[in-house]
Amino acid sequence: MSSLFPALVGGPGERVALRFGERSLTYGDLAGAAGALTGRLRGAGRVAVWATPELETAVAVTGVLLAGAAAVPLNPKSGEKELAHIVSDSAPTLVLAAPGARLPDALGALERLDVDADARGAVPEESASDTDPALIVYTSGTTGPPKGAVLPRRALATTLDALADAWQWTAQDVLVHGLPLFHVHGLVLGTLGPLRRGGSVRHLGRFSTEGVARELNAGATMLFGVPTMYHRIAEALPADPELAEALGRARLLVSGSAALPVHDHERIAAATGRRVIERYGMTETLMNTSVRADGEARAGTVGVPLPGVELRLVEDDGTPITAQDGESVGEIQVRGANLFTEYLNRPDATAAAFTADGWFRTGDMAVRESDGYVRIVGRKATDLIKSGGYKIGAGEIENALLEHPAVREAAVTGEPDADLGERIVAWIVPADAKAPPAVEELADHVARRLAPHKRPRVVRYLDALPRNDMGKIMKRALADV
Ligand code: MCA
Ligand code: AMP
Repeated sequence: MSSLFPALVGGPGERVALRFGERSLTYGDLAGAAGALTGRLRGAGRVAVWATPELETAVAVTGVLLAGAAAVPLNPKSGEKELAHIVSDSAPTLVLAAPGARLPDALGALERLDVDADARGAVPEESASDTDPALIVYTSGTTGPPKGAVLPRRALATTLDALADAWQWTAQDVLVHGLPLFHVHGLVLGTLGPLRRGGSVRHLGRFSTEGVARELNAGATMLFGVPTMYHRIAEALPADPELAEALGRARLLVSGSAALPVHDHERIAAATGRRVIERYGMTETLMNTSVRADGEARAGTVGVPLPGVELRLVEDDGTPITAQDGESVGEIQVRGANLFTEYLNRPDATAAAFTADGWFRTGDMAVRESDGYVRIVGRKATDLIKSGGYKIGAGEIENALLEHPAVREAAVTGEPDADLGERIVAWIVPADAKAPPAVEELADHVARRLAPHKRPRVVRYLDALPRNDMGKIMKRALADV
């Protein structure tokens, strides 16, 4: 296939490609640093990347893709159980990390290659085919450990070019964000996106409203964030005229990964005169819909299908819904070159995710308005929680909680939270009713085993979990306990 990053080979080498804090690389520098890695990465199959929010992560992933290998981004805050699962499931041949990064024991057996952002090597001819895997991104399901979604090179190219069309995204754009680099939002859209366009990205290291204001007031044109970030912006706006001015200057403010509440949309619009637009995607599908830059930014909707994406709503029995009446609710199913090819080592889960005629079942429920705009109204699975824009499976947290000696029974639910969208609630039957484990104890336990964003924020203690005649936990009854 043609190059994923034309600007790295043919573009103006002196243009800034990446900036992380004080450090930046031009396209010429990035070609050199990523090119220098490719010698070791050719034929390497799957390569783990210790995805800290640093320049080296972007160089590492670019190098892996230039070499025709597949990157497995790792959350550097992953706990031991999660990391051990991802490493044994994806079986990488190497791990790439920033010099000085401390890698945990779970990676001890892997050969390590440090990324040198100052190295200079040649960019090889890209020989990979468009169906070859580019990224394996781990994503939670309702039960069990996370699954590795295998994203082919064509999915990356397709989704980024569709977004360029929808957002009029060009080499002139300078993107700012503080998203993590081990998920699609921050890595594919937020890092590979600008590189494919020949534009720039300024990464904040970690999200802050001050960082957003500084960069938008200093020439950045686009902001990407999850709803929690826009909520924090909306909260900060009344006391921060510099932030309001900065957002007012932006060409495009884009939110995704979860629904942005209309109240936050309205507060931002009132204070800045700018409307945030939403796009809708998934690890498995990359981007499916978006409000277009030349379309109407209607709060509470995720816009229209992107070029090349087929989208339909279906009833429970699989009957497609043709009405665009803003009322008929169905599951969103999608088809297109933007999709993943499989869950790694999980043919069962892959088969279950698609209909017989090749539509991917997203599990998201929506209606379509008369002009085709999609409005997401909920999710099929109650056991999937979206907190801070992270997808979290209730089952994996329940399993981790049950490994704690002070826990006899556990159930996990999501509860509305103004900041996080949903917060994780653990319902616990303690092993000893007189000595229940403290919330910090259980939060630390989950953070150490899985990841900090999967930790319960609230713990409620019960004598017994509500169960039906079959012994199944009735989660919907928990709220009434
Ligand atoms: C607190 N911390 C702890 C504990 N308690 N660490 C270990 N053990 C504990 N018991 C630490 C946390 O690690 C964190 O550290 C700090 O305290 C604050 O944690 P928290 O409140 O959880 O988070 P936050 O810093 O307030 O984060 C909010 C956030 C974050 C920045 C919005 O949730 C975030 O980055 N979300 C982005 C999710 C995302 O990119 N999703 C995309 C996937 P420290 O301060 O050191 O960090 S969805 C996707 O890709 C699809 C395709 C799509 O559509 O986009
Ligand atoms: P993930 O599996 O982490 O990639 O998250 C994908 C899920 O995030 C989707 O299935 C949706 O439920 C949700 N999502 C992403 N973008 C939006 C959005 N703009 N509005 C509502 N939900 C969204």
